[in-house]
Formats: sequence, structure tokens, C-alpha cells
Amino acid sequence: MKRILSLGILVVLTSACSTMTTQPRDRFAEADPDHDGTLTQKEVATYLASTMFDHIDRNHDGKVTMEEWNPSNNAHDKKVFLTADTDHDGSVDLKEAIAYAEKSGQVKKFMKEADKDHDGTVSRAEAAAYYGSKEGDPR
Ligand SMILES: [Ca+2]
Ligand SMILES: [Ca+2]
Ligand SMILES: [Ca+2]
Repeated sequence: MKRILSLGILVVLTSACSTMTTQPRDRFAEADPDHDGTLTQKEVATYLASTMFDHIDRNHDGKVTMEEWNPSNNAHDKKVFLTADTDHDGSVDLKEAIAYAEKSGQVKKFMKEADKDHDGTVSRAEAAAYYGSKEGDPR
């Protein structure tokens, strides 16, 4: 899950940099469904979880099973899966994934480090600056 979240963070961050290029897909806007120009922790978590689902939920039934989540049967991933499956029905749905992502250290860390003016949300400029500080010029 940690690996997946990292991937998600990267997607969010790439979205920030796409605003500075001519890429037609505006991922920041995709992560910001209410279009207020800022990302809340919930919006970041929702976007990460949705992105994760696109990658992992191979049969697109809206649920991720242990096999889809953890094909290599890794002990750490198994623990994460069991933690995320809060209703213990053997699969993680999008709601559970969002709740898990919202509590995850990755999302909290992103919010803490990217939210420079500490208003509790990450603006487009803050996301772009964060991406720049981590990865340098994307080109
Ligand atoms: Ca928003
Ligand atoms: Ca479940
Ligand atoms: Ca902010």
C-alpha cells in the first residue's frame, strides 16, 4: 500500500507540473472535484485511492481483493490490507481505501510539507512548488 500511495502522490504531484506544461490532462483539476483551486486532505486521499483503484482493481468491480492487492503475498501488504478492510468482508472498496489513505502517513506528510501557508489545504501553486522541490524541473 505504501508503494501504491507513493505512486499516487507522484500522480498528484505530476498533476501540479502539468499545469506548467501544455499537457491536455489537468490532474490537479481532477483531484479537485469542487474546483475551488485547493486540495484538502480528503481530496488528496480520495484522488490517491481512486488512482490506486484504477491500477489495482483489474476487473473493475469496485472492490480490491487480497489477490489483486497483494499478488506476491507479502506479509506487510497483507497487514495493510487487513487494516484497510474495516468491515472485514475480505475486500477493500473505494470508501475503505479513501479512509485508509486519509489516515496514511504519506497523505499527512504531503499535506504537511506542501501546505506552505498552513491554511490546511494545498493550492495549485503549493503543489507545483512541492513537486519542484522534490523532483526539480520536470523537463
Ligand atoms: Ca477542493
Ligand atoms: Ca471491506
Ligand atoms: Ca495552503
